[in-house]
Amino acid sequence: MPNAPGDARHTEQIDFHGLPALQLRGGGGEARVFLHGGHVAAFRSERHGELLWTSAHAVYAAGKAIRGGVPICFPWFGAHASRQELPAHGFARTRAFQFEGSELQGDRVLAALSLASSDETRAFYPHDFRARLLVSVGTTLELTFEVENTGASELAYELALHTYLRVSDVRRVSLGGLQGSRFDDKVTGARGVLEPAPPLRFTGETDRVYDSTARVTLEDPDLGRRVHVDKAHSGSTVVWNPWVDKAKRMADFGDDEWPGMLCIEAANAGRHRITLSPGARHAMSTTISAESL
Ligand code: TA6
Repeated sequence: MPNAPGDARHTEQIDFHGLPALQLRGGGGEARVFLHGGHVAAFRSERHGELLWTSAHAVYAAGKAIRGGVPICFPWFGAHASRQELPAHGFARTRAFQFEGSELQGDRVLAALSLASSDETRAFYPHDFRARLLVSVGTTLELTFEVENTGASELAYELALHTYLRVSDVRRVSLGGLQGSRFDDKVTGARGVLEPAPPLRFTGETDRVYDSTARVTLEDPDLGRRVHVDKAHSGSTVVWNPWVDKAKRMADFGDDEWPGMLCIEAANAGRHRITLSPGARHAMSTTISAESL
């Protein structure tokens, strides 16, 4: 596990939009990770360009989640089950992570960031935990979020690596991989809907939580690329585009930005929440890769 600051050739500690961040340069790709929220905000493939989307209206400030990249939704997904006053998607994405170190592994650079429970987190979530984000950068981007129960009682959590992919135009892309799985539709309220056979296309606000462990493939002919979202130990896949009206209601999301993004999120939400006994650990991963069409 990386525990040294890392060599300047592959790891540069920078200040970006006033926040400390890491610029990670692996073979064939480069990523920017903020310590704020452990937030991967960019991943650029040398061959296929920038694969992640971030809003031009994103706010880079303590207490605010950056709009775009890969926000970490932990220890709950969506609204808190019983305390509506708590922030949506948990607190991890607005907490300061610690940079543990980075190292080269072959031609990939691996960086480790950590987040531990504190009096502040226990006020939201009465458990002791240690979480670690591993960011592996090469021709692909691999993110692993590991949680250890460091307390004396069982804990349960939800998790989403809320990946915002950059697309040419969401009205001109299609998704494969979810056909035959079932989803809960957060727009219509329908539950257990069967995804039909044809590739999924987008004609309006889409906010779905699928029961799926499968690879999701985004076909983007206008960008001449296919983007794959693979995952490990994730039972939920979330697909989201806010479309016109919801985009207008978000201050940190440009009214005209919605066509350029699509969220495909590796998650463990709802019935896929993770339960850990004292001392137990669980790690969920997502890998973003691309190929030319
Ligand atoms: O992952 C989809 C979703 O749960 C949507 O319902 C929408 O709320 C989105 O997350 C963004 O949430 P945020 O709290 O970051 O504005």
